Amino acid sequence: MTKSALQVARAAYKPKMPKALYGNVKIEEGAPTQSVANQDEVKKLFPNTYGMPTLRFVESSEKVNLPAINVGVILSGGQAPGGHNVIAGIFDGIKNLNAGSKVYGFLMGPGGLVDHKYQELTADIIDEYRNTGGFDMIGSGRTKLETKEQFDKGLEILKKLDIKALVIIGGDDSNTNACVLAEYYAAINAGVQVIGCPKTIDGDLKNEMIETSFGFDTACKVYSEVIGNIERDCNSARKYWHFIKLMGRSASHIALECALQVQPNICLISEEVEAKKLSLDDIVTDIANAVAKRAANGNNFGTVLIPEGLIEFIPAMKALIAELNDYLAHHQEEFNAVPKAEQLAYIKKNLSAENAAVFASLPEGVARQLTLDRDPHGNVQVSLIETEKLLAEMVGNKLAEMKKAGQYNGKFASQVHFFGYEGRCAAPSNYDADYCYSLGYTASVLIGAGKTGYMSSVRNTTAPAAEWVAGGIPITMMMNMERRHGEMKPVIRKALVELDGAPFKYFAANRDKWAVGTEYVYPGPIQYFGPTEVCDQPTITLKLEQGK
Ligand code: FBP
Repeated sequence: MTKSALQVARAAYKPKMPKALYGNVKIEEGAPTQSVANQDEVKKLFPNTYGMPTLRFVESSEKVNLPAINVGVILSGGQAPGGHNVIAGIFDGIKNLNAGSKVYGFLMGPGGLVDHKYQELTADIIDEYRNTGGFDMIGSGRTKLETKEQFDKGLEILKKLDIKALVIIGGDDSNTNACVLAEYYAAINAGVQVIGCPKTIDGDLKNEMIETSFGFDTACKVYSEVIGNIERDCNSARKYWHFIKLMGRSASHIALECALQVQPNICLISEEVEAKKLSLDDIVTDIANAVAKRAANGNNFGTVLIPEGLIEFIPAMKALIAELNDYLAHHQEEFNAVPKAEQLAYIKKNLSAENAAVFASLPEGVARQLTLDRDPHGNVQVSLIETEKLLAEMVGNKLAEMKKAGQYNGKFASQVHFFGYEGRCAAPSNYDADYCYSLGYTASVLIGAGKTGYMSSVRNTTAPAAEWVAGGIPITMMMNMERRHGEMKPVIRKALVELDGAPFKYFAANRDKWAVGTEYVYPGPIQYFGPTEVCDQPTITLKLEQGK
């Protein structure tokens, strides 16, 4: 296979780790833990894995001899830069415990465990993928591991391969399922430990003990590079407003981090839209006013960042989507029988007056997307809604009205972009390469110590890697009860952007200046070799969160 010069050079990179992981490790136990909320309910559901202490690794002079162990790994959900390094860290870690240990990868996500599709990951395979992006070493998938049948089916293959520990590398839902699996295997004395690792570019799996999910750093840097390039283009041509949607599902962490890196004219934050109960018209009016202000200074160009989940956070849209989901769940066949030309009118007629008015205000394309694209659970797939087009079009219409009223006298032309897949499989930044390898190595230490129901944790990551703190956090500690598909379930609490958190406050304090001025910052591409202040910077979000 032909490799790029960077790939060849990058293969030789030795990820940096916390000092405690280089030699023998001693585990220090913290106090017993509680779940973040609903303690009684969560405790009842996890009698074997609730209340365990946090764990912190420290250097030790004592060498422990452990028997060889077989470990299984699963990559779950969307790709995130650094996943291969987690697996490399696990591999090197368990070989360090005992050279006879083996790693098996389950193929194409959790489904591989249930369907018994696996591959032994030998040193040759691992070496091929060190410091590379993507999940292609074993593939990933979105099968949810949640039923007893799946757990039992999985146990058959784990027993057959003599696998004593399973590492699930995933987001909040996958780690919730890892915790349920850990509890189940502990309850039936299956002899299989389950360890989780925090993955997702969305950055919404974090809490006091998990500083960030891996992949967020690299993905944001890739998007910021490209947005910076667009900003420079728009500042050169001075004729376009660029509407840029960014992945991130519900949370706006990616949009916020990119805004902190590139200082755009406007960045919408879904969590703020919800808190202020803004309507679509409020958002459009705000953007149009900013466009008019810049136009008054002769600047008919700008950049607008839009988080992927925005639409769901606009209260009126949320209500409309909920009614549509409900209505179509019961009238899908009737709707399908309506001729295409009459479908929008049919929907309008059958909605409550308030939602019908919101529906009628949408551009036709978006209105259609809301009626057509539904997932297997009957929900609108909001990520498919082209919010960037919707806003560009509605701002254009609003400016035309303002022009008629003599409130605007500029030129408005827009370009739209959606960045998501461009960053999910990028070669991990040094931060993610180091962080992921350390998370994997940490998982191997947890396995060696016989732990289950823990998530790998590596903290203090704004300091040099040697000072990072590795350990394990009981997954039950991150849980609360939430309504899912009409039932109360224990789940890891998703971390949305906090409006009283330092990253948002910094953004809010500067955004008016950025809106009127042209204060773009051009981060440029990720650098893998060179001075540490260029190559080893964590995200601005993390630095601000840690008061740096
Ligand atoms: P995960 O939470 O699984 O890491 O998903 C990340 C993500 O990239 C989201 O930002 C995005 O909404 C989603 O995956 C898209 O997934 P898919 O490509 O499977 O449609």
